[in-house]
Amino acid sequence: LQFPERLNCATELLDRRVERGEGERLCIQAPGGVRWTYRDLQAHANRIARVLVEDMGLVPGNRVLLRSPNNPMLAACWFAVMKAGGIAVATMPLLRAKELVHIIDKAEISHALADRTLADELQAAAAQCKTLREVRYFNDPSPEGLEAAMERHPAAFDNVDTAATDTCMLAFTSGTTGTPKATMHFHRDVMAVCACWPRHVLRASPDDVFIGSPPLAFTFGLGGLLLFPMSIGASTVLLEKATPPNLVQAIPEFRATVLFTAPTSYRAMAAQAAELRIGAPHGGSLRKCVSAGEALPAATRQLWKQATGIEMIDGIGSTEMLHIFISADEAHARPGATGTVVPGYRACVMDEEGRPVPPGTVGRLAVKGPTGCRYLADERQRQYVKDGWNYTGDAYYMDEDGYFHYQSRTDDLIVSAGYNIGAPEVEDALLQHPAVAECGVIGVPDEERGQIVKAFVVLRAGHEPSDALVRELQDFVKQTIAPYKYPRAIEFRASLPRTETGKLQRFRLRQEQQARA
Ligand code: 3UK
Repeated sequence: LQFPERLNCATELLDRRVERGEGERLCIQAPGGVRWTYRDLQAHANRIARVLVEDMGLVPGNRVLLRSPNNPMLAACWFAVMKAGGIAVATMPLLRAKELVHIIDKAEISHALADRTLADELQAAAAQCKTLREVRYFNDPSPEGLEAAMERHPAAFDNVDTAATDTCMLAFTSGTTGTPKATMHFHRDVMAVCACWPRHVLRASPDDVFIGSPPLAFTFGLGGLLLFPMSIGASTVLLEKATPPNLVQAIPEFRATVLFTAPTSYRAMAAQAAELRIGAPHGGSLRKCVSAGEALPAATRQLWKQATGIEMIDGIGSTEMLHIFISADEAHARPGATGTVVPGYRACVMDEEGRPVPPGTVGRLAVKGPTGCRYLADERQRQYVKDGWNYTGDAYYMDEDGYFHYQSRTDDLIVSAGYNIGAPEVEDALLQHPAVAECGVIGVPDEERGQIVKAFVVLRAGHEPSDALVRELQDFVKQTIAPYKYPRAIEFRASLPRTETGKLQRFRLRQEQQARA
């Protein structure tokens, strides 16, 4: 991949499309009949860039906090920051003042653009932060709102001439395993991810309509629901509340064709998806379904295939790498494997000393490619990147055909009586039982075995907890995978702790367990 020395990703993804005479193509849709063409998005972004530079005093390199549910104005603000040469720091909508303070301080944020509906926590945070000087709210009809300021400016803006290696965004990790870390990405990185996984694996067309749940503040959502459709001139549907029932209804409504969400959301949508016949093989609009964020259980892949007729595209990505680096398209999917390395990247399974292990051996996943981890002022950089290899913290093995098989997070591996057991494998087995809706598996301390496997199970409607059901689930796992992996303890619960991005928080289950012990 070659990029010119001067590169601005907003110019490439947005302005060039209008210059090429494709400004009238549909770009963004939202509930309530909102339909923006590429030219509309450009006009909004240009006006916001004017407000940032001329009213709010932004200079290139300033960091701009973005806070909003997924909607067209958030997309316009993101491009405005790129155009003005700023650095976008998009934040998850559910964050509280305390978490915002940490981000504002750590990223030395000077400006903020936020949706009016999420003003409260930001106002509370702003009062405690010294670096934050200028805040404007959008989707706000008042005379002080961003829209009123936009009206006072023309819809033209000369994009700042940025270097390909200028930082354009700071993405915070979701903190599944600890405090959120900020990762830096360049204008070049944004273009690089558009040229890799979407081009080689997703292979969508300009007529596709993208839809999904991940927030644009999560790089899975930023790529899947904004950058990738725009890089091919397709359109995207931005939903503020993409709960499984909302999402499954929005798909036929917008005749959406490409879906991005997490495994737990696919499980929650399956029954209704079948009823509404949303899959193209059943006469609906949907033709491609992408799963990322956590391991895709073979049982979920099968459930979705039955519900829609669609073979899912699994892919592992990370905030540090910006997007997906191991994946398989629908024709090459293998149940139980994430896929093969995405063209442009290299992947290798390593031992503790950083030496490649032979096929079939479990080790640490390491990847290398056009994007990579750059933590902002964080000593963990040396743990993530060694010899140019990025260590994602995942335990994998590669088979003889180059398919990568996920085992667990390296710190989630359960060691019981000398056996290594990956929690996701046990979860996958449990999910194949008709009574199980959701489950989470951890290792709990045990005098005799070191650790034992414990499962937390959420039952489907119509099933009741009982000792008999515990034994039935245990027997079921013993018959599905190696018997020594069966959960010696099972606890029924109403729900499981998850991040805003749909990731199971096994560390929380472990903490609860410790607190009780
Ligand atoms: C886990 C997966 C198995 C894995 C992400 C796509 O999830 C994303 O970024 P995060 O920084 O987390 C990264 C970690 O999540 N994971 C993600 N996808 C899979 N495990 N199978 C998968 N398909 O532990 C990884 O290290 O929140 C995903 C695109 C962009 C992203 N940021």
